[in-house]
Amino acid sequence: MIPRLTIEEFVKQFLVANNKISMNPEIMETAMNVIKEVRADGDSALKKYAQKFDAYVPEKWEVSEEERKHAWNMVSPNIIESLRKAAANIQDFHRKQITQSRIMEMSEDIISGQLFRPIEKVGIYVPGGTASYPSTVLMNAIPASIAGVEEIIMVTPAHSEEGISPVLLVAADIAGVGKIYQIGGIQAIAALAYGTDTIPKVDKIVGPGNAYVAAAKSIVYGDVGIDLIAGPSEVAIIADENATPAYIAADLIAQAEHDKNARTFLFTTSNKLIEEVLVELAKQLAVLPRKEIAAPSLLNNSAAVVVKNLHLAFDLVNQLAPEHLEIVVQNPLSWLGLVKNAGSVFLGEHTPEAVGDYFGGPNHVLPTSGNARFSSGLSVDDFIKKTTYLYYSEKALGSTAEHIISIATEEKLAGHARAVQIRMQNE
Ligand code: HSO
Ligand code: ZN
Repeated sequence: MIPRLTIEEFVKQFLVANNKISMNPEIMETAMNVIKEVRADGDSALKKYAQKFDAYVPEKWEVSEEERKHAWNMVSPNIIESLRKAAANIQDFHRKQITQSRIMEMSEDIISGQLFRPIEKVGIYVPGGTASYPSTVLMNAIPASIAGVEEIIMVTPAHSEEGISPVLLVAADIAGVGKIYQIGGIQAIAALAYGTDTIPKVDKIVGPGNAYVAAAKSIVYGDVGIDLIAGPSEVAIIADENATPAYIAADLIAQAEHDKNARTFLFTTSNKLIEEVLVELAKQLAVLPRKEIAAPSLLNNSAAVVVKNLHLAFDLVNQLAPEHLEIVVQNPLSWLGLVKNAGSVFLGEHTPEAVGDYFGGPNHVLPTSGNARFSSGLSVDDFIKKTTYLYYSEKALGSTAEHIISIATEEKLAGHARAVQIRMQNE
């Protein structure tokens, strides 16, 4: 059950402790070796490692058009409708993130600006197994598609002849995914980063994965772009005495059921609320299918903390920089201005994080482990490159030459100075 901590204990355990997402050296070494082999041997290395890690090698890597069409018959119309509605909300929200190329200066003698261009090819990694979520397909592919990415390629492991879960294939169609390959793990990341005979090389890889996938992404970074390396999922809830204990407990559990390492936090001005939340947690956990996962997360990686006032709660949350923040107090919007560090915020009693996980519009790929101090959730911007440009007329160069030459000379870069001087001599 969620431990009650004093502020000092919370600070010591969760703020002072180094929570950097550190890579396990053995996993890094494994990833390094597999990547090397895929680079050298291409498809044959993919087969070898699919056999070794997934114990299954599909007859062909690419999912055919017929298989994708057939998937639509395997998924219930209700789910299709829900996914379509969610996709429409996510599209609306992300469409408003589009920014246009812009001109910074435009005169007769000087023109400057930025060209915004989509990344051409993007690979989306979708985990297999129990963490295989259609919502994640939507959250990764929709912003890419809105940014104008030409080729969105999806990879996800198959573990048997049954292939990839049909609902993932349907979500991929709804979100605008191009080709889909049934391959996962380190070998999939290596294939996307360097290309093989069958799997195309991409310019950026996004999407969550296990520790091996995270290690592989960190190794290939530089040869290819990556999104963020996500740690265990987190929620922090700030609640006042008016909050409904059953709702708070349900939201803590919703996060805890993701992973034994998921972290959940409750900051409240009310001792009574904590008492009642504890009772509710016990009740709700007892009937939770994933209680074997949620219970250890609540017990080992979570805390309930009483604070004197809500300002203090916001101060602690800003230091924690959680992935998700729920503000469950009277007039929640009036507190939004106090948020400095958080991946995504959910306001009021009727906005559980689950609304955002699936449906509301904002992205659910968010910075964890305090990374919200310096980074943001996935957005259209992650799929856009910004190229600057500059035009100087002869007159503009003439009137600024002395300053450029002076800085070049200070930096002892005579060639740079000459590139300007040489043009002055022609006058
Ligand atoms: N809460 C997760 C996203 C998710 N939840 C997917 C359900 N499915 C990390 O933000
Ligand atoms: Zn979730």
